[in-house]
Amino acid sequence: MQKGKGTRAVHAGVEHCPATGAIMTPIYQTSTYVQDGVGNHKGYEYSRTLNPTRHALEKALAELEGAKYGLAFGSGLAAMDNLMKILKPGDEVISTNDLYGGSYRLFTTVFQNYGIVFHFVDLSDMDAIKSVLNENTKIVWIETPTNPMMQITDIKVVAETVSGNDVIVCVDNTFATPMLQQPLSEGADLVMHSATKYLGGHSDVVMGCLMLNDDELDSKLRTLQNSCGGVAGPMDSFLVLRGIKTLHLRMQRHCENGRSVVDFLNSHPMVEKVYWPGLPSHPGHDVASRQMSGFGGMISFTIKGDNLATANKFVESVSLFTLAESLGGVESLIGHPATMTHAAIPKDVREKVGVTDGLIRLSLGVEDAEDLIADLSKAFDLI
Ligand code: P1T
Repeated sequence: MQKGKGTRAVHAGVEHCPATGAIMTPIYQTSTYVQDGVGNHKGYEYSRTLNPTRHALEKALAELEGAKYGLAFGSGLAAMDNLMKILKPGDEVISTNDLYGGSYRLFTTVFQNYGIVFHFVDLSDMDAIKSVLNENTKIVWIETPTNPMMQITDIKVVAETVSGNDVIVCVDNTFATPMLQQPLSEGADLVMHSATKYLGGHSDVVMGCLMLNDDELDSKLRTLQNSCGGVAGPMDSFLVLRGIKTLHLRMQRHCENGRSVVDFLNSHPMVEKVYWPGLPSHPGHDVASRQMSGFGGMISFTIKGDNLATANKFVESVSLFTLAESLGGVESLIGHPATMTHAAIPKDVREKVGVTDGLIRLSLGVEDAEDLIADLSKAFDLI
């Protein structure tokens, strides 16, 4: 029987050091390994290929997502880059029309130049998917909830829609984490994370990962990982191994804080619109209620008037929240997607999905909800 998610978070990938009994996986800060004779080694030859700390993390990541394989990279985008390199010119990707700005930039300014064709569509509309699906389609790229509009995609329905077309269904599970959403059990073939966010959880590491079950695809990805070299280092691997031990506890608190702050924002007279899948009025609420076991701690909202000047004044008026890129750490962050995380997306493209100049994004940390609300309340008074 598979153990509970919390138990897996604490124990996944842990093998006590056989030499010393150290309970924590050591940081094997080494580039290479002694060989007793030609081809006679202990499974590790060179740290780009494999390193024991990264190896422990890769096993832990796989276990968390209920996957057979895990691969860790130097950033979320490096993980995506590795995946996209399985494609060849003429291949096509169907992607969500709202996604992290850096993912959009990777697709449109890097891989488009290599002859890969990208279609950005509303993934809740199966007709939209069918209208671009063809024999060249190789990947469907789902981000759910999306960054920053919190759109929800029904993974199972998309997987069923493209089944039989030899398409790899990939889910960027960064916002939900394996604690709230298990894409592989919904029919996805591959899960990706920016481990920089909730998996690391402490804003002290940049990392990405891929988790999957297919032997052949894993072998391709591992060959690319070794050939291209964008691997996670041992120190960073240790930090994420440590981070995921408390992932279940942190996600529980992020979700609780999400609910409390949304209730506050929803009842504030200066707030125009709140985007959070836990709201019954959210268009993806029913799917999220089935597909996720919690709604998370990411919230986007607009202030009445929805303009840059007011948004700017607001983000400068908070003091407990920190104005910064990134998300998923123990401390609460506030961001302005249009000029920060999503600045790489042309204004007309981002505005179509709601990333307006007035949109504000919150990453709720694990502080006390009353303090977070007091900080936001003060900022509303100041603007
Ligand atoms: O930053 P990096 O570890 O390379 O991960 C990229 C990435 C991929 N997918 C999602 C959903 C993300 O949110 C990110 C990174 N996002 C931010 C830095 C941000 O502030 O939104």
